[in-house]
Amino acid sequence: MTRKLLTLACSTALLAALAAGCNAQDASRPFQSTEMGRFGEPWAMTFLPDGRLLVSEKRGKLKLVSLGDAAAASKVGEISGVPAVAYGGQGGFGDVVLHPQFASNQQVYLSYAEAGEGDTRGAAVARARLVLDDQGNGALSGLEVIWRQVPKVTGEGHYGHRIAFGADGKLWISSSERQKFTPAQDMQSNLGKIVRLNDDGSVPADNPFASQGGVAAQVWSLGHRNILGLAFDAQGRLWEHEMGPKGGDEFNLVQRGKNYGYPIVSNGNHYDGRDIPDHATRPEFEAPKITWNPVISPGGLIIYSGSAFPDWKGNAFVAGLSSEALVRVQLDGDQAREAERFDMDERLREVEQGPDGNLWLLEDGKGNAGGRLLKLSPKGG
Ligand SMILES: [Ca+2]
Ligand SMILES: [Ca+2]
Repeated sequence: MTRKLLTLACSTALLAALAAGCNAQDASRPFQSTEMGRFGEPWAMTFLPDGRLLVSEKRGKLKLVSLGDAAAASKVGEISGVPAVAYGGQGGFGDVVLHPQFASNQQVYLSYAEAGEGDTRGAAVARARLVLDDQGNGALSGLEVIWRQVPKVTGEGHYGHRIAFGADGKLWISSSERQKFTPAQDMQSNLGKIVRLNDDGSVPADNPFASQGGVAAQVWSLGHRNILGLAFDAQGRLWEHEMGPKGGDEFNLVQRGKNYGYPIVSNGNHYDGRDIPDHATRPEFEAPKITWNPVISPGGLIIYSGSAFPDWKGNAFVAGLSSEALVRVQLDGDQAREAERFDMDERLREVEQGPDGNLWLLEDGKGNAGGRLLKLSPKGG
């Protein structure tokens, strides 16, 4: 959104809010936003049990952040031993998450775009032990690739590669369709799928398509496009958002063995103008709980469980790229609806909940200025 539009949108806000910069510190908002650091094309973050923060940067760096009370007081170190990434387009370093038993095994899981034969690429997930020194830096030890997209294809888009652990200790990976459309329906490929693995990358015997063998055995759900958000709620339901084609961004409840219909159906249509039949025409495919048109370009997802914002417990938060907004989604059992949208005036890549219950954002940070790490804390808190 342009400054001009913002000024217009803010013209009815309080004078004090205008003086403070309106969009970032709007008086009607329950939070204040504080810059806590700045990174080069940050993609993901996760908090360590000691309150420090790991931040991945798309070009292939993993940063360790010791947070101060403001950006100038935060110290940024580096984790060595990260895998080589295929940087370009939407590809590079991706997600970073901790094993559920991280405190005892120090295992971290990383996703990234990996170069293949010729001009091909594909998402990969590796795990390694995180070894921290007392200088604010660290290293990855025993790095092991445990999963890959099959097949590797040309192009630099739609890797997906978000990672989440379930309460059952299983590892879930969003594997987007690499802008190749039909692999999302092809069980000889794991593109356009959500996969479920054991924490060592082996395939659980109780997966829905286990009897088919091959990569089909990894698949939990299919018919997906570009999934950049994957998170469990407190009741154990798995939610995802995916970037749809034109006018077809989706928020989905992920269910065992279900087919979400892409590219056969979508409530949006192809960017070149070709029609895609809507979900209502093919009820055998699972329909989204929310369709966004115009799109919001959902980049990252959490389900909030903290107490800093008690009214928001159990709500989903979506980091919006093209929408430049933090979107609050109210979950009610197996239903979902957008409840609120906070304009943040920058493309948002990632949202996380801190150990303090505050909301943390990473801006996409294209360009020289970098992407800011923002802490959203209760006003007056
Ligand atoms: Ca994260
Ligand atoms: Ca359509």
